[in-house]
Amino acid sequence: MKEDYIRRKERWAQKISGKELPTRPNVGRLPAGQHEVNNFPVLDLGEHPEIPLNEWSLKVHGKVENPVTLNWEQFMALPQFRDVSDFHCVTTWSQFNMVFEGVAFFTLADLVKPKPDATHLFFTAYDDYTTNAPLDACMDDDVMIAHSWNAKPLALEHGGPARVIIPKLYAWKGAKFIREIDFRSHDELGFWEQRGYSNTADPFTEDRFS
Ligand SMILES: Nc1nc2c(c(=O)[nH]1)N[C@H]1C(S)=C(S)[C@@H](COP(=O)(O)O)O[C@H]1N2
Ligand SMILES: [Mo]
Repeated sequence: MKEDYIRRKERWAQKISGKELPTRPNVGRLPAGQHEVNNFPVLDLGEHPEIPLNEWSLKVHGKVENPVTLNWEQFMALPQFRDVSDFHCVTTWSQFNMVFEGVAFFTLADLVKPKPDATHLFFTAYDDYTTNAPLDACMDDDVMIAHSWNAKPLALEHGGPARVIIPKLYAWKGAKFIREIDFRSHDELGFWEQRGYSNTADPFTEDRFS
């Protein structure tokens, strides 16, 4: 477990220092029950809250040593991270080679310093959407708070100004319009998890519904 974590953080360090171009294996890349698309469909509750950048903030708090509320300027001043990942939606589409740019989750974690009893994350968005994930699943070299896609500011319908990207989990675990990240010592189900979606959400085992 610990060794696996160190390897992930090492991969992130290589990526953020520009030493290694991200590579993805081509074999077995499309999970069972998925088909490939190239048009990045929009999926959400139908509400696209428009948050002017000067009113936007991201609150990161809970079981951490150093809770922060970042305004847009402070968020953008953090080390910038660009990565290429695959996107798997539970409604059976997958899109490969998504180029997202933002702040790596490792950077955020280094900033707020999770306490030893932090085990889960609870995400709340500006449209009041919620979702949850184990902290360990987010301490990975491909997890980020993204503000750009394909070198352009993230479109409102895709969750701009900023959204969470957790490539190894189904896309509903990535909150668009992110407003708040709460580090917790217990798990709490989010919007879809309360409505029958899997809490673990692993695309590669077709872990769709609970
Ligand atoms: N805030 C918010 N985030 C959300 C959702 C939502 O309704 N509101 N929908 C989730 C679901 S179910 C999916 S599949 C992805 C879709 O992201 P996309 O619209 O950019 O493709 O966003 C996830 N994040
Ligand atoms: Mo979804």
